[in-house]
Amino acid sequence: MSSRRNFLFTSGALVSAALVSRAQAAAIPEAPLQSSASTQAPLAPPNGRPYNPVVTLNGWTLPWRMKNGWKEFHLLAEPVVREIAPGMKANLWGYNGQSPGPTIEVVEGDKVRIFVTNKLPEHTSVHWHGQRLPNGMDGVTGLTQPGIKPGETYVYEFVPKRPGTFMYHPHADEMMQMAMGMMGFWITHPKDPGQYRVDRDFVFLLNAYDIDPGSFTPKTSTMLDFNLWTFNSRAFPGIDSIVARKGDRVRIRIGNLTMTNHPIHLHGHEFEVTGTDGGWVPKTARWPEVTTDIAVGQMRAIEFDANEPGDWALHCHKSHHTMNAMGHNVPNMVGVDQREISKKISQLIPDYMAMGETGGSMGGMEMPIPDNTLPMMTGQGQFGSIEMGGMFTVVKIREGLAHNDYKDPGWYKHPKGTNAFLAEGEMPPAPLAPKTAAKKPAQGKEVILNVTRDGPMRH
Ligand SMILES: [Cu+2]
Repeated sequence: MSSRRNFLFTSGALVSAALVSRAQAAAIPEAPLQSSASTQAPLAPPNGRPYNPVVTLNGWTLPWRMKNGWKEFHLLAEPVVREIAPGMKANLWGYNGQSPGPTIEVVEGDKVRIFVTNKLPEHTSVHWHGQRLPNGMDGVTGLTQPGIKPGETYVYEFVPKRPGTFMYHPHADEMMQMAMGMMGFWITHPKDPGQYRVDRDFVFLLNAYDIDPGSFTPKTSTMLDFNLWTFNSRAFPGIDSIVARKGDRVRIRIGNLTMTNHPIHLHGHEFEVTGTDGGWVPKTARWPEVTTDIAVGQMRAIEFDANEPGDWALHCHKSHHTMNAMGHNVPNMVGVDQREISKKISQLIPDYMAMGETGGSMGGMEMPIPDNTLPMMTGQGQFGSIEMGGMFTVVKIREGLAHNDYKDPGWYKHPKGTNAFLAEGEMPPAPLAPKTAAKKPAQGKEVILNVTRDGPMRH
């Protein structure tokens, strides 16, 4: 293998991911593990070429070692227990203790070697989504390499050729392994750290699970009907806030490895899509948005100037994606008087509670739910329940934060007179319905064309 390495970058020789022998295994770098599901501080590069590290929302960056000019990483594919939000844990598959796996950060032109050890009960592989690399390093089981069997370690080696945002995930029993949470982010930083520079650079993946209320393990044969919608395998209110200093240029890179698209919407600011999986968008080709749709298998980098202090929502605009499990397939009961039927059902089920007569709001209700289940819509804000779950978080913009301060600053203190308030006293009259131009009535009949506040208009 060492001879193969030697000519890897000097000839056009065929290269592919390779199995590590037992003797070589002794020289494998350790695989760091992460036990926490909270956002870890950005990893300033301790060696190698300089770059501006990213912040992985509810995640972390994988440390590496330098060996003879190679940046060596070690991914462990393994079963993990991930806290989806306080009060709910899931049995997932992931890498190095968490799902998603750690973010891998490298610099354009680095010589990168990744050891992948399989501790799953079935074969796997790692596909480096979006990269230009030797075909044999692309990680497609059966097509470019054999599957990595349980207990085996494979090596991938390539030189990331272009700066940008990428993902990694298995290309082996994909439906099962992605539904179990096997995925991660890959950032290739530019050679010149001043290029594409922003003040804060956040990354997270969109993922989804189908976990029945009260259970721990995703149903992996689900094709579309998922019930837990997550940022980096966390559901609101388990998703950390995105913290920025007023005046910062903020980038958020979002990859979608669910089975549906997600229109991601930011409150209070316009942004531009500055990057896709295919690279950086030239300045002249960018346009302003407040929502960008991210299709399956896509990545979007958005950038904005954080110049409006406050607590701004960032969420998927599909409203069932800002809900947790339970409550699907419920009929719309708005306006239905359930008093009589409630009385009858209560005789059979003493705790029965009719729901939805005045709308679906349940954020403020304390309902008994099964263990290991998140409320459907929840999260307490400073004014009460936020009534959200799933793919929702808060971008907290504050004046005067330190450059490296990502701590949650608490709720925004609104300047006096800048909150919506309860109307009291004299109000303008409610407008009347507009009068419709009269049509010629049908012969011999009185036709009611419009109803106004003064009664039906008769013609
Ligand atoms: Cu969505």
